Amino acid sequence: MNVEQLPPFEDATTMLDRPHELAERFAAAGACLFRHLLPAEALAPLRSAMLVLLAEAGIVSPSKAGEPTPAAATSRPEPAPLSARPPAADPRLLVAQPASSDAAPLSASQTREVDPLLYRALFALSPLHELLHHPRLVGVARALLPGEDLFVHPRPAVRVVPPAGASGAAVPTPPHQDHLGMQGSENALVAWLPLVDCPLELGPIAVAEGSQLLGRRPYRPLPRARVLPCDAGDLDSAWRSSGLEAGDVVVFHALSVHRALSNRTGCVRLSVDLRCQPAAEPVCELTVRDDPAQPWDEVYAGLPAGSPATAWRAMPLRIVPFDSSVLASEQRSGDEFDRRCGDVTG
Ligand SMILES: O=C(O)CCC(=O)C(=O)O
Repeated sequence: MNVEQLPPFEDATTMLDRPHELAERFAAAGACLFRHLLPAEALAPLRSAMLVLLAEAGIVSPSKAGEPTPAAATSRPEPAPLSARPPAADPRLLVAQPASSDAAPLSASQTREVDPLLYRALFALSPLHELLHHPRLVGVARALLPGEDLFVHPRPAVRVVPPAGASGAAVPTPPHQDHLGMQGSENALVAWLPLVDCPLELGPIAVAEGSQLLGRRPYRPLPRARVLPCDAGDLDSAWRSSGLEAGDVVVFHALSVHRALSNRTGCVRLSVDLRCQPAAEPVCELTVRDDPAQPWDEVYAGLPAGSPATAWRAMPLRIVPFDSSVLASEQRSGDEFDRRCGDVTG
């Protein structure tokens, strides 16, 4: 399979006016693309704030941090080029000094593991938590989960993905199912959205259509991996991906097998994945627990009182413990199995 030449997602935007058709389409495919769902001004505050932090860390060019203000942000954002200055700040981000290139080598696309301090700062950005509740995102979730009260997971993920060729860069996110690590409701939805235009060469998300119908898959545990790579050997013809623009959103089922394509540019990819589910269904404790390393009060300190981002703290949720027996029962190993999980070793 050449993952860089996949059939595109079907654009389901117009189906938002035809909820039955949309529901049928989503039930079959387990993934839908919504083009131009979010206006530029919905993304600009988060993108700008991220670029400031990334420039401070020496990851992107400081000039990129001077983004237009949200009100003035009318043009489409570009990917952020890697910094031309010597990478500074936290040495954990770096595996080698660039000899003569202007690319700052990064050690991984998995910011949370590689640089907890930077991830902590990114995660505490108020615009991130405000974005989760954007009416257009909530509208899509309501269309896909009709009749349900919604619980938007308060723990989105922020991705800062360097070029795959950068020295020490991690391989693209391998095929996996979010449900295995996320647990809780089996009807959770995931939304993946780039904060910059994300053509195929910048490594957008790819989803194996229909894979959610086949249930949980055996996976391969990898030390320190952020996701649990699963057996995708039967899914070669099911993969879909599309070049995306900032404002486009791919929504998929928590059991849909998905992966990222390789970032073949000289730029970092900035994206967010966020999740929601029917409020009445179980919520895994990991989704809501107060992390002592980053308490909710700290995360929400910059938000105005009454922000929709904090409303979940008063919701009567059915919180369930993480069930490690599920992981134990789906775990496999062996060379042949590893091969079917995809190339996750680079
Ligand atoms: O943005 C990516 O690289 C993929 C993220 C993803 O699929 C995940 O973390 O579950």
